[in-house]
Amino acid sequence: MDFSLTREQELIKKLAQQFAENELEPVAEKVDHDHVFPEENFKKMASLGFTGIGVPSQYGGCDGGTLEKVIAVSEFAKKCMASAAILSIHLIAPQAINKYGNEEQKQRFLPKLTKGGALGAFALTEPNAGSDAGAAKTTAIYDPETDEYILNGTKCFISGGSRAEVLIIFALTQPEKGLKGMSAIIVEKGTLGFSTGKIESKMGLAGSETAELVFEDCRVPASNLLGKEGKGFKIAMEALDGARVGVGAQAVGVAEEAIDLSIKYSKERIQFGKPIAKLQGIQWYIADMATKTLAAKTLVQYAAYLEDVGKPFSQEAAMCKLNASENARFVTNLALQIHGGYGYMKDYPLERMYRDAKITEIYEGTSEIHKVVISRAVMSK
Ligand code: COS
Repeated sequence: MDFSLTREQELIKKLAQQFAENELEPVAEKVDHDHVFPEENFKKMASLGFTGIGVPSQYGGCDGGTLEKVIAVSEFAKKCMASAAILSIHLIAPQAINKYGNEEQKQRFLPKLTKGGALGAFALTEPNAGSDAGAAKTTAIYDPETDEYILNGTKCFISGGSRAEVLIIFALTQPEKGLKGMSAIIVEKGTLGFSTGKIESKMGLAGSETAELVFEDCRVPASNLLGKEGKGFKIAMEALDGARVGVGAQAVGVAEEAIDLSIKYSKERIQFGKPIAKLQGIQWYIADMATKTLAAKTLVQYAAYLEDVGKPFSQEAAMCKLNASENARFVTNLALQIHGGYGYMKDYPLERMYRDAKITEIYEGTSEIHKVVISRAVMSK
């Protein structure tokens, strides 16, 4: 068993670390305060190759796989969770097109989504289909006269939905079949009948825009069908498995940074005549935070390894996401506590990290849904 990173992975880690320190950290507070999507930083991510992780170089990607994504996303999350989420969620679209798309789709969409700097989005959730993703009602009815699908419906809580140029939409091509009639369809920004509605105002992750998508007789060429008709729910679930490892990586990154900040602060903060790091109460906090975070990181990397070698990993993806996200809340909470009143102030990044960490327990499947997935998997053996 070898836990060491390859030379290439070490290089990716270094590049991601430098990018996070030099480009993401300086604007993280402003991005959060002003609720702005960090457009410039996304373009820089693309020019450095991060937006093409997991996509072959022939389509503008930079190869690599899930472990490379985990490394980059975790480094980004240390300095700016919104940017880490933007990268992690963006990668769902190019990776899904690479996996399920035909050659024409790969050539048409992947170069834009990789080095071209176009943002991707993945739209499954609807107002009445959140955890119960199979209850989605958006339709995509085939029109044989024009060889198009006509989309009608509303998606909500879609990360990057208002900015994305290439979106994967899950819609019922055969509504009478329920989730077995769901298909994945690629929709481009600017398509007639597709508009964005409400932009959500959120507790955290303010730089990652979350939008409502509205489809009103939106016609899309039939050639935009991703994979086979009726296989949309499976594609969505498989894509979500990978996305959940990405959320695990975000959660690990923010926890690692919270620990580093807590160690630094506790060594500098003098109370009762000595640094608070000398107090056993603080030492035990740090010991718990470090132990649980290493365990979370190891599980995230294990799930990434399984995906990379092509083994089943749905259960481990759910486990790593459940564990890492609960740990991120636990660690950022204790880190804020260690910082005391300063931690609660916006002068320090802790309160932002605490707010940002919370979403990891909710998006790409709630903790409760992961317990459903895990219990079904382990109890069916
Ligand atoms: N990979 C491949 N296929 C999967 C799968 C996975 N991870 N999970 C389920 N499927 C398949 C099943 O095998 C089943 O196919 P068959 O009927 O051919 O056997 C089909 O999908 C339906 O699965 P299931 O019966 O488990 O569906 P449920 O309606 O019970 O829902 C959950 C499954 C709850 C796991 C799913 O709805 C879910 O993940 N919900 C959370 C959604 C989410 O994460 N949203 C985040 C936002 S995305 S914008």
